[in-house]
Amino acid sequence: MSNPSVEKHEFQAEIRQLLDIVIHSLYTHREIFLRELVSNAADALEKFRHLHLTEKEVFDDRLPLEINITTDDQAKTVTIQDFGVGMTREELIENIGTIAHSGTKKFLKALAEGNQRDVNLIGQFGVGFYSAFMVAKRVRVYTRSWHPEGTGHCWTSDGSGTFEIEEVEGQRRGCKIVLELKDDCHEFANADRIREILRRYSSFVPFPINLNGERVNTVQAIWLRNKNEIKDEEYTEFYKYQANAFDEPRYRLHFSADAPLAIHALLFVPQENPERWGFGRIDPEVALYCRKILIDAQPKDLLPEWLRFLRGVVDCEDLPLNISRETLQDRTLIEKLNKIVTGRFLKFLAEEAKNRPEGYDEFFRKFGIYIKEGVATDFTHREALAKLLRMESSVTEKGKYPSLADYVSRMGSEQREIYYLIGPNREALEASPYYEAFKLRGLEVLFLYEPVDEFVMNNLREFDGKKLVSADSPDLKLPDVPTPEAENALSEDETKALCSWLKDTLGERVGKVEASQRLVDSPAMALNTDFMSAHMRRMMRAMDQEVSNNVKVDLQINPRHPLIINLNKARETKGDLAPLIAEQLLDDALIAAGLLEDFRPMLGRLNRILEAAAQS
Ligand code: FE6
Repeated sequence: MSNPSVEKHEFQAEIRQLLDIVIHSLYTHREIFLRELVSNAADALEKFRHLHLTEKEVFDDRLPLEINITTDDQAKTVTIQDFGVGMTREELIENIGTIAHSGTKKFLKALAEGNQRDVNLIGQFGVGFYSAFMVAKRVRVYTRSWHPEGTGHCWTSDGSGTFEIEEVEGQRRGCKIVLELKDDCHEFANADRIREILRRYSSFVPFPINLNGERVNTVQAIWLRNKNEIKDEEYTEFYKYQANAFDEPRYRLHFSADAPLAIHALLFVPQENPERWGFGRIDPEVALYCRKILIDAQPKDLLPEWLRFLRGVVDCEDLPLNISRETLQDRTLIEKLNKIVTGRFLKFLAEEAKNRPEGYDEFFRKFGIYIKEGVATDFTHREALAKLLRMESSVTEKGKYPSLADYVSRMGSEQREIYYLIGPNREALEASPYYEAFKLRGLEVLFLYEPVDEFVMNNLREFDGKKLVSADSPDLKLPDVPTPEAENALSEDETKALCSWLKDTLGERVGKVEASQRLVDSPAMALNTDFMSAHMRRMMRAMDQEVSNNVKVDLQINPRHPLIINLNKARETKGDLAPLIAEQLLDDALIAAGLLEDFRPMLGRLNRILEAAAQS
């Protein structure tokens, strides 16, 4: 006997796959289903509270904004009910179709890449509802939207591939989710167990939660309380709730301001950078409240992009509830807020750097990439951010992290510029031909190891009135010092002749060839006169842009180096070998410059040189 008002639908392939995993392979932390359903209920209530202030007419407008949970130990069910915005029939179907779609894909990907415990992440992908199927053999969703017109519906599924939707009469606003528990999940029909889970995961839900009619949480907007009265554990618990996190926060900043805006803010830096290991870009998640009412959980312009790793809450009493990015007045307000909160956080970091440098170094190792992004992109805060940069230096030990200000404090009175060098690691930079001139003159060079550093330094351009100059620039002006003695260095004429021979031999591959004033231990050095640096070339390639393999460089040679001295002889005595050596000399210089990307074409030549060297 089929009921004609019942409609049967099939889940989309991705959702089927998600349900299959949720039902069959996730057995740890099953209790998180409750956090997810309570969190959905709280979101729906928050939305309703907001709507109620802006909409003329809503359905069932006298219901209390609360979450009711009931357990039935006999029937082995647990029910989560809210008087939130609820769903229309279309939304019920759409939720399952399109909205959940992208989140599902991402969640599946994260699961495939991670381990079992990642089920904890389900809420972060917006598909927390499906975690109900970890514990339920059948789920019923009774719901009625806030829209004045329309009716209620019941959605039901056993998670196996199809769901049914039926119209129901007399449904109140919001959502009621009834879980028929699986045989091995009967513990969740026990009120004590549910109370324990609620305490663990849902303490700060800003709506009353009643369990079998008894209130279990006390609403606490911790950010509005006096700092001195809040325990560390309370902060940590709030952070875990707010950020969906499992770690202890690395930093927290709790502050209030009265002018120019009344603000209460509680910000956290997580222990780890959530974008590490290529997890992709995270969304900004410092929620914007006005007097405890959530305005936007992920406001876009509240903080600059480079602060997207922050978690927490900004509560501003002076905001309209229906704030909009579209009106100029509201935009100006958000901009003001942004300026105040960002400024305060930068000041906080500067204080941490000063008072607890070791902790700050660790912060910088994990989150420095955001500071660098800020330096490169945020003109307003560039100066403050530049002071927060840390990098290795030729005069400090490996692993030490001085600042630009430290560098400046060590500069000699004649030095006008700050020198830096970018490369794969400290060892490579210390052995780099570009470093030799600085080492000889006792000039400090900052060592940078990340691809973004070039972008950062180019954008920063100067610090404390001193130009930032890359140690591999073609047009360096360094103080004159006597060049080190060498027994049989080439004379000026010999050098000139060798340079002109090199130019003829290397042809189009080089621009000028000349004697270097900068080299000490290396035979030669390539100076990139191309507008594109090694790093830019790699980036262009990564973006599938055509980049010619033949980079144009000037070659500088060291007339005191045995290889150069011998090469000068070889071009007379070993007519076959000398051009090969010249080519290899250039390739070696390109390697040191990071400008040679494919080493394979060089092997044939190298073998011929080795062959000659091995000849007795
Ligand atoms: C999650 C059911 C799909 C509202 N209130 C509550 N939960 C909600 C919504 N969800 N989506 C909207 C969800 C379901 C299905 C997603 Br089927 F509850 N409590 Cl308004």
